[in-house]
Amino acid sequence: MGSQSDWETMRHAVSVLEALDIAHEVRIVSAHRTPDRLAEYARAAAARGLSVIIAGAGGAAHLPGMCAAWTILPVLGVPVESHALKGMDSLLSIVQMPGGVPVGTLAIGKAGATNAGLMAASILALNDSALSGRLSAWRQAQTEAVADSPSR
Ligand code: RP5
Repeated sequence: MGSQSDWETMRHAVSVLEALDIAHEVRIVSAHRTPDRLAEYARAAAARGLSVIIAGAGGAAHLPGMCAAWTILPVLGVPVESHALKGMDSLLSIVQMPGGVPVGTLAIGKAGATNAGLMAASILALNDSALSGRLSAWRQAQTEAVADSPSR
């Protein structure tokens, strides 16, 4: 994530990874404030054994795109809701990548962070049958948790 202030959103991605028992690490890497850290992190990611990168940032959210510029690993971008523009700035900064450098962009805020965790799980599950089973069970539990009618 681009800042400590993104944690409140990005913790929802981490919750999913924890619930599905997916090995992960969490780092603050800013495209603007720590550009060298970003380049080093993204360039080394594949060789370090990482498989998917979830990058969440807000405002002029260049972190996911610059991450994708440095690696061919799948990069999932989460637009963090900004104060000034409610995350529309984040969304457009992340989603409008030039052809040739993809970022899989999720929804603004908590839903996007949650779905980034689930999308990462789906990618990893392609080559991990145990994880595929855990992911299917997670989805089934979600389905079963939906009430037939609202409590009033
Ligand atoms: C972005 O600027 C971060 O991803 C964060 O969403 C936003 C604001 O950062 P802070 O000023 O709260 O550190 O780089």
